[in-house]
Amino acid sequence: MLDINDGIAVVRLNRPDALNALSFTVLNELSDVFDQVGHSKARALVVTGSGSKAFCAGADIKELMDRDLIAQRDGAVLGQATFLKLDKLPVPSVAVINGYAFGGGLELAMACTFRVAMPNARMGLPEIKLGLIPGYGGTQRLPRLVGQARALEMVMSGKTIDATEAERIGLVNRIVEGDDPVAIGREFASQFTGYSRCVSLFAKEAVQRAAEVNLEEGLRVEADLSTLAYQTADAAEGMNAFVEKRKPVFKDE
Ligand code: DAK
Repeated sequence: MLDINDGIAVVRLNRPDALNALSFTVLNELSDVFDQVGHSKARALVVTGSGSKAFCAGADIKELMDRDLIAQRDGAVLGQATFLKLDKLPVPSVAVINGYAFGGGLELAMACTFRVAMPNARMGLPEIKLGLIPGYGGTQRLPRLVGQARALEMVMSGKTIDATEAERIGLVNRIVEGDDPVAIGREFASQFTGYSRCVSLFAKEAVQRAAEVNLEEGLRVEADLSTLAYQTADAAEGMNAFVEKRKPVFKDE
């Protein structure tokens, strides 16, 4: 499921016959994989689905049936914790949505730092049609990405949106052309991998905190993290390189 090459980790869901549906086994595997990525030297992560039809069609509906409430709640906590691990990775992640991203599949994509959509992407949180609501973070991350009104519409109607609409409402960063989701993801991720790893992490952390705290608290976080960035050897190198009119050599320190 995990491949790390040229500093970029690639996770590819691999259940194409079930449209890459998230069984509990897959969720546990993802949890391990995100730990491995966090401890590796990878500078970015690409997440995508195998097969030509789906990024991920959501939680495995067949497996969700006939479970008692404690098991269901444990399942929700497992999915949430797994996706939080992805959200909080020290490196940026990009979901390449290559087909359907429904329910837990869209929740997985929303836990990535960035999302890009191939033209055949179709997205939605259709849980309401099953008599359910999202359980892996969708009700919390969708409004943070697209605003409450659009999130309520998607969650309460269960409607599907295409790549153009997803780009219009800011659910995906952009629509990407090409046949190979891994190559697309690597190219998108490569715009972030040439900088200081620790400074990039401060940048990610500062922007992500904006969605969680009030302005005053957020400004304090920014003052602290920008001062930490200033103290790195990479900041000295970056500023020296500018003055000396040369390319900086960052060492992640
Ligand atoms: N789960 C299990 N199997 C799935 C699946 C899914 N989510 N989606 C597709 N499959 C399987 C199909 O059953 C079929 O398998 P076979 O019948 O061939 O064995 C195979 O994948 C191909 O699917 P289709 O034949 O349906 O393919 P089509 O191209 O005709 O249709 C489709 C594609 C994506 C429109 C359709 O498959 C579809 O509507 N799939 C379901 C999408 C969906 O509703 N996703 C959201 C699932 S709910 C929780 C609370 C809530 C949740 C989780 C946890 N806790 C409290 C723990 C909810 C989370 C969800 O994600």
